[in-house]
Order: sequence, then structure tokens, then C-alpha cells
Amino acid sequence: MVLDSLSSALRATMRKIAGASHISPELVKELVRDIQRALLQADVNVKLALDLSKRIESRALEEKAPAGMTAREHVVRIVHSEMVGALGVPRELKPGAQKIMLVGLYGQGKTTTAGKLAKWFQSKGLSVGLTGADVHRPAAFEQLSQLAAQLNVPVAGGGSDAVAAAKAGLTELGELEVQIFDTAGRHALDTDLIDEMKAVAKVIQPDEILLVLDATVGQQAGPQAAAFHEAVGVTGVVLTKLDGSAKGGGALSAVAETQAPVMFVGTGEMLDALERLEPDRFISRLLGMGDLQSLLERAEEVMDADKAEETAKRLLSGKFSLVEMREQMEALAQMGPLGKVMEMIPGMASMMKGNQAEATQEKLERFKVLMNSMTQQEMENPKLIKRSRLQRIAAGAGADVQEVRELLAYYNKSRKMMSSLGGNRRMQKQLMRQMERGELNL
Ligand SMILES: Nc1nc2c(ncn2[C@@H]2O[C@H](COP(=O)(O)OP(=O)(O)O)[C@@H](O)[C@H]2O)c(=O)[nH]1
Ligand SMILES: [Mg+2]
Repeated sequence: MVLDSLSSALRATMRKIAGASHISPELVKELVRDIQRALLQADVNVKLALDLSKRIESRALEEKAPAGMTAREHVVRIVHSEMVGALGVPRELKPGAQKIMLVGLYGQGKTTTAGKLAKWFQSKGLSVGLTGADVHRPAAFEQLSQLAAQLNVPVAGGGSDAVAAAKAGLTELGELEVQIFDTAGRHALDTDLIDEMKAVAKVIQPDEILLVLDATVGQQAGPQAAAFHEAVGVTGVVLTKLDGSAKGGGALSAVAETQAPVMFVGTGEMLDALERLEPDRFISRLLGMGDLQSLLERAEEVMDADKAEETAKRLLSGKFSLVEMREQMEALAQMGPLGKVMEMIPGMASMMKGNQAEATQEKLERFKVLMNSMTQQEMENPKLIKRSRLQRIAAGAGADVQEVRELLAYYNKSRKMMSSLGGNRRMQKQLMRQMERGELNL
């Protein structure tokens, strides 16, 4: 795994979420601090790290988990999606015929990447040719030729004139589906280099101009990407030497910030050490989402049993406020159409006539809206709801007072049913057993 230390710090943080019994604001703050620290240690720009962690914090505190997702899982998803977003919009090379020109400064990994890309396209079943247009370093053509021999792909170019080398590639290897052009670097992006890149690009007419950048420069990769883009218009970036570079996070995020898509990362000197950068999968691996998923699921089993028992105890002890009733309604809603749920409760099916279940379902939806305009105090102690409060609640939900009365009547009926169950020991036991088996979810 590339970005080892960033990954292990983030994984530890994510495990904290998965293992938490519940997500409190304090926990969210702690997680966000952990994430910030991990990002800063991986050389991610301070402002970016702060922005990112702030967004994670406010979403984790404010957004409600969608139905069917637990709060813990939801927070994990938020971290994941924000980090994917920070990697920018993904782009991939088309898997067909094309001309690719590689540009970049000295020693960034252009020639190595030319070989790696050749191998990558080869593995997709495409014919590949390599052209060496780096005429500044005597050994450059020799290096490319060796890679070509290793891969068993034809090579063209060399000599002392970059434009002539590019032309030779076009004529000699023009029949091949994928043509990769390796070019010369310089110590800096000077006018000499810009002129040469432009002249060579004019001849090649490449479909892609990929900038090869060494990730060990860290955040400096950002301005470099921007400058190359300004000079020749790069269509994508290959970030090399991400293996073992503590500054990889800085390079990756800084380039992503320039809007230039990072398409591949180099993860070693060998020809197969090239990975397509798919933000979604990349971040999943960085956070250890695979392991996390099973951790979350296991936690789920434990929590559910705990929660069911707690609810059952509370109900049977006679505590049944609107809070419990809403929980019950939500649990019912998650189980599917009410008619089906009712069939599962002994004695209930025969009590329901015709489309009564459907009507009830609609009613419950309305009740939820009404409850949303109640205060926590009113939810916990419905007795407080007197005339003036009735009016306020109705107005807040865009309903009339009659509907709120209906809700309270329904609540009173449910409460009586619950307390009569409370007095019936046999019924209690059966209820508990059904809950334990997950057959009944009050
Ligand atoms: N560890 C590691 N080394 C790399 C990677 N890519 C290139 N290199 C090494 O970086 C050095 C310069 O690479 P080269 O392709 O010659 O760079 P160029 O001058 O841009 O053509 C060589 O020693 C390569 O083996 C990579 O992804 N990881
Ligand atoms: Mg080279």
C-alpha cells in the first residue's frame, strides 16, 4: 500500500468510529482532529486539511443517517466521500488507439512510465510502440530501448533532433494502436523546454499529454502541474515514486487542487508498478474500507441486540412516550409495508380490514410530520400538550389541530395496549423471544 503512514493513521481513526457505541459530538470532534493530524503528517496543505476536516465535521454533526444506515456507517461514508472529492474528478485513458506524449522535468520518471504504460496497454490486448524523443541525454534512448526489449515492443526515435525523432516514431510505428512518446526534461520549466515540447507536440498531435511528476517533492507538485498545464496543456498527471514517500499525500492533494486529473500513480521501479488512480477505490483502500465493512457489520449485530433489549425493557416497564412511539413507528416502517408487518404479529391480521393497513401507513407518515414540530419535552411528556401547544404544533406542521388530536388519541391507545401487555407475563415473554429472534421489531 502506498502512503503507508497516512493509511495506518486513517485506518486507526476509522476503527474508532466502527467500534464506538454511539456517535457523540465529542467523538466526531476527536475523529476530525485525528484526520487533520494524519493529513498534515502526510504533507497535505494546511488549508486543504482544515477545509476537508471542517466539512467532515459539519456533515457528521448535522446530516442524519439515511434510512437503513447506522450513524457509524454514515460517518464512515462522509469521511470517504469528502476524501474522494478532494482527489478531484477522475479521468481515465480510453482503452483504444491513441497517441500519448509524456512530459516532465529531469528524473521524474518519464522513461520508466513510458515502459509501464506500454505494459499496461499491452495487458489490455493493444499493440504498442515506444518512441524516444529525448535527445538531450545520450543514455536516454538506450534506457527506453532496453525497456522496449523487455516488453517486446518496437522502438523508434533517438538521434539528435527531437522533432525528427518524433516524426520517425510516427512513420515507423504509425500502424500500432498505442504510440507512446518519451520526451526530454530539463532542470526547470524554462523557455527552452517549453519551445521543444510545443514543437514536438505540433508534430505528434497527441491525444493525451501526460505530465510525469515525482511525488517526493510534496506540495511543490501543485505549482509544477499548474505551470506545465499553462505551458502545454496537460490532459492528465502521472504521480511517480508514491511508494514510500511520506510526502505523497501532499503531492496528490496539491495536484488534485489544480484540477489536473491524477490518472496513474507509480509505486515502484518495476514495470508493473503502475496503478490507475480511481479516487473511490483508492480512498477505500486508504481507509481500509473492506475490513471496516465487516467490523461495522459485526458491531451492528451486537448493537441491535442491545438496542432491542433496551427498547423492550423500557416498553415493558411501562415507559411509553411519543419518543418510544416514534421509534416503534420507524422500526415498523423499515420492515416494509405495514400490512405485511401486521401479519407477523399474532392476532393483528384479523383485526385489520380491507385497505386499513394502507390508510394507517399514510396516517403514520402524517404523524411523523406532526411529531417533527414538537419539542423534545413534549415528545417525552405528551401530557404537556394542551390547547395552545396543539395550535403551535399544527401550525408548524402545516396541519390542523384535529390531526394533532388524532395523533394523541392514537398515542393513548398504543400506550394502553402497551401497558396491558406489561401486565401479561406470558405475552411479555413471547414478545421478548420474538424480539431476540428479530421476528418482531417494536
Ligand atoms: N521508487 C520508484 N522509483 C521510480 C518510479 N518511477 C521512476 N522511478 C525511478 O526514478 C528514476 C528516474 O526515472 P526516469 O524514468 O529515468 O526519469 P526521467 O528522467 O523523467 O525519464 C529511475 O531510477 C527510476 O527507476 C516509481 O514509481 N517509484
Ligand atoms: Mg528519461
